[in-house]
Amino acid sequence: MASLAPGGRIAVVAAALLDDLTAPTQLLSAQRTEPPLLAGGWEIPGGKVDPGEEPLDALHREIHEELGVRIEVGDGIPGPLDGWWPLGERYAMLVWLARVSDGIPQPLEGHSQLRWLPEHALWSVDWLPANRPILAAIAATLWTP
Ligand code: 9L3
Ligand code: MG
Repeated sequence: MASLAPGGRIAVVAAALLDDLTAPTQLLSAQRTEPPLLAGGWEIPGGKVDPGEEPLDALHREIHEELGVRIEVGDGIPGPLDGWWPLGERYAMLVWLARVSDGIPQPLEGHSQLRWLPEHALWSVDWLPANRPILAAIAATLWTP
């Protein structure tokens, strides 16, 4: 079971994890292990909202399950579908900036590796197509002079 986003899409949440919320210089990318169609692609970590769960609670839960860390959440990065980012036809995702407040991220569940990307290397990984406009919006927010 899952929770619903606009247009009857399945609700997903994700964190753009930064080394610092005030003066960020690096962003965490994560390489997916599944499903086969998405495996090998890079994303910002997160996952589906459970029924009856608040999206922000889902964000903390997913990041702890996948990476083993606690986070401090910052601003949201609004997408074009009532603030949500479309992921293909079936899913839509809410995205927040965040910072690791406790622990060191490890690929515990759903990822084969993690990579901190400095601004100049933001496009050095093969981002999943649906994550690319999100990364562009994040970069514009964080790093446009
Ligand atoms: N998804 C795409 N980009 C992301 C995330 C966190 C998730 N940054 C897609 C992949 C799956 C769906 O959303 O199709 C649900 O994600 P998950 O629960 O498999 O991580
Ligand atoms: Mg996930």
